[in-house]
Amino acid sequence: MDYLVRDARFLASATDLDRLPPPVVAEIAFAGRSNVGKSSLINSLVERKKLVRTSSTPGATRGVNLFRVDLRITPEEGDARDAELDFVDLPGYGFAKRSKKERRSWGPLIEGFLSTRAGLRAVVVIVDVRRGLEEDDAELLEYLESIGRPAILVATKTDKLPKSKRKLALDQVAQRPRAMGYSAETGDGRDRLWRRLLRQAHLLSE
Ligand SMILES: Nc1nc2c(ncn2[C@@H]2O[C@H](COP(=O)(O)OP(=O)(O)OP(=O)(O)O)[C@@H](O)[C@H]2O)c(=O)[nH]1
Ligand SMILES: [Mg+2]
Repeated sequence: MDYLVRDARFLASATDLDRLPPPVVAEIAFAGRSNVGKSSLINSLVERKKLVRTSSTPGATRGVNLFRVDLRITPEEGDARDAELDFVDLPGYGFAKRSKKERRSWGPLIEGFLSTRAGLRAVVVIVDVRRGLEEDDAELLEYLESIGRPAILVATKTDKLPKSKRKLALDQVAQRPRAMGYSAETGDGRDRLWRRLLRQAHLLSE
C-alpha cells in the first residue's frame, strides 16, 4: 500500500458544537493533555509545518478545529484512488485549574464532541513517551471504551529519548491498547500510524 497526502487545509473552528459543519467524510480526532503535541502530530502527518498552530505554551488550541485531508491511496492490488478524511484537533486537557467535576469530564466541549459526532471513526489519544499514561489519559481511554469509540494510543516525542531507551519506554506506556511510538520532529512512526488511521476510517482494508 502506498499513500500520498495531496492537500490539507483548514475547514472550520468552533467553540460551540452547534456551529461546526456537519460531518461529510470520515473523521479522526486527536486528544491529549495540553502541550503534549497534538497539533504538531497533525502537521507531521500531513507534512505541513504550519497548517495547525502549535506553541511551547500550553493552551495553543482553542475550540474544535477541523482540517480536510485529500489523499491518494494505492492499494497492493488494484488502482490508485482519491479519498478525503477530516482531522479534528481538540484543545488539551489537564491544563487550566478546573473544578473536580470538569476535570473528570475533560470539559463539556471535548466530551460533547467525542460522544455525539457522527462522523468520528477513531480517537488518537496522545501521551508523552517520557511521562507515559497519566490519570487523565487513562480516564479518557476508559470513557472512549464506555461510549464505544475506537482509541489509538500514540506515545509522541520519541526523539527526546535515545534509541536504546525507546522500546522500554513504549512498553511501559500502556498495555491495552498498545501505544505506537511517534515523533513529530523526525516523522518516526508516520507510515505505521497512517496505515492504522486509513484502516480505521475504512479507507483501506488490508
Ligand atoms: N522534540 C519534539 N517536540 C515536539 C514534538 N511534538 C510536539 N513538540 C513540541 O511540543 C510543544 C507543544 O506542541 P503542540 O503541538 O502545540 O501541542 P498541543 O498538544 O497541540 O498543545 P495544546 O493545543 O496547547 O493543547 C511545541 O513546542 C512543539 O514543538 C515531538 O515529537 N518532538
Ligand atoms: Mg494544539
